[in-house]
Amino acid sequence: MIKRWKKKTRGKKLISLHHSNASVFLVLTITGLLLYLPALRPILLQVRVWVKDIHIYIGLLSIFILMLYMPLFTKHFQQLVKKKGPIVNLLFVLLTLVGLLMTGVILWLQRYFTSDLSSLSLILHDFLTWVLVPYAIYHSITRSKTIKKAERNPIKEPYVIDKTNPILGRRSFIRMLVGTGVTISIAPFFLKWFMETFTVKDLPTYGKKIAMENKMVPAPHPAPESLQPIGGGARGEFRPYTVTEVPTSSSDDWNFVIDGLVGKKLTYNWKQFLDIPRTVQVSDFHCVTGWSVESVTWEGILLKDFLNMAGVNNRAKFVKFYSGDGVYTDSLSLTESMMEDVMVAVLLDGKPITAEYGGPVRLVVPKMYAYKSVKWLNRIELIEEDHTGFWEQRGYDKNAWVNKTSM
Ligand code: HEM
Ligand SMILES: Nc1nc2c(c(=O)[nH]1)N[C@H]1C(S)=C(S)[C@@H](COP(=O)(O)O)O[C@H]1N2
Ligand SMILES: [Mo]
Repeated sequence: MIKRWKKKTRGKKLISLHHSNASVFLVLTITGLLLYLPALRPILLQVRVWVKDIHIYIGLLSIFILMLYMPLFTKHFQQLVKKKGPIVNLLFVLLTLVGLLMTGVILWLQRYFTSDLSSLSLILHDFLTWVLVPYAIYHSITRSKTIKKAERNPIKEPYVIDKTNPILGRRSFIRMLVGTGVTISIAPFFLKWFMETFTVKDLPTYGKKIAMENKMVPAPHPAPESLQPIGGGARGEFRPYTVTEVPTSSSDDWNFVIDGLVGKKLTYNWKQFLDIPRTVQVSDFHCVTGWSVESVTWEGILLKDFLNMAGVNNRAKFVKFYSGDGVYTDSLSLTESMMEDVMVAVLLDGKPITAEYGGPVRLVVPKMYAYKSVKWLNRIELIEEDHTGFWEQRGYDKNAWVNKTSM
């Protein structure tokens, strides 16, 4: 009798932990998906950083819950071994979860890890989500059915782990495996549908190819070091991010301005712009969400050369950057602007930068997170007081240095 009672409370404890885990998992999945589809939803722009903070906060909470589960887990595990229960099932869920939590922590603290590690973590974090979410959906559907069945038949105790119990029995395990297989094979189609259905139609990135491309004639002529990208070219993939539609430009009406607290305001049309001497650099590109692209060969005009050409008024303390999208801005201090690798880029690995990636002209600030690297750059203004950029107004750190040590 006592043994039976003990079994039952342990079962109940497991069930209640299971339920809190499930709801935490749901919140993480929802906030995670919102983060994954971010630039798509203009409403979400305002709250993206909150969603991120909630995701991390709940993520840390889930680690705590999982640690609470550990003593119970060992018992549960031993019990399953004894009863020849579905161990593979349990291990699969647990390992996937631990993987998600570990990669999540690395993403959270990415500044303290190498960019390779955080890039890899983001890929794994995505992958494990796509493995675990379909599984969890399938699991919760079958589980609620079996629990209902068990409720209809109250003689059997639903929560005691037993080979004959329909919840954790071998047959349901096989069914679960089959179901997981089916769900995983369906997932890509579901995802494609999901992306197409819920993508805001006027944002052509993500999934949909943009119909329009820039019409800039003549095309910029790449320097030899660009044409054979130094180091062979970029390694990794850019994820095209935009908070607006992708603006396209034509050399007919495109121009570039540097004004504000300058000695002389400079205005260029495309042809004049192409006459400015360019340099070539190889640098890494880091987005604050965790992905990086390494050894990108950029060709363009150093920002410091621009500033020297225009002449800096001694009241000028900051440099503000404007995007042709009419919305996005950011800034650097004058000292930061003088760094050797801050570039107004025109070519990426020897090719004109496409509209999607910020062409015809984008800023590149390799030592800082890429929200500083304003796309469709068309105006540089020298100012006295600092300006808070688009993402910084919405919660991203004013300190965008990739390495905390270079603060
Ligand atoms: C069941 C657990 C989890 C799921 C299903 C999940 C899901 C996701 C998804 C889908 C993304 C978007 C990835 C992308 O943009 O490609 C994401 C991002 C992220 N996750 Fe998780 N996650 C989980 C747990 C955690 C934990 C425990 C942490 C840390 C404590 C964490 C931290 C992060 C961070 C820092 C990001 C990047 C946010 C950004 O876009 O800036 N996640 N997660
Ligand atoms: N105009 C504009 N510039 C922008 C952004 C944007 O949304 N609009 N996103 C920034 C962010 S957060 C990143 S990570 C990079 C992404 O560059 P990519 O789209 O070429 O990958 O552009 C940066 N510059
Ligand atoms: Mo970014």
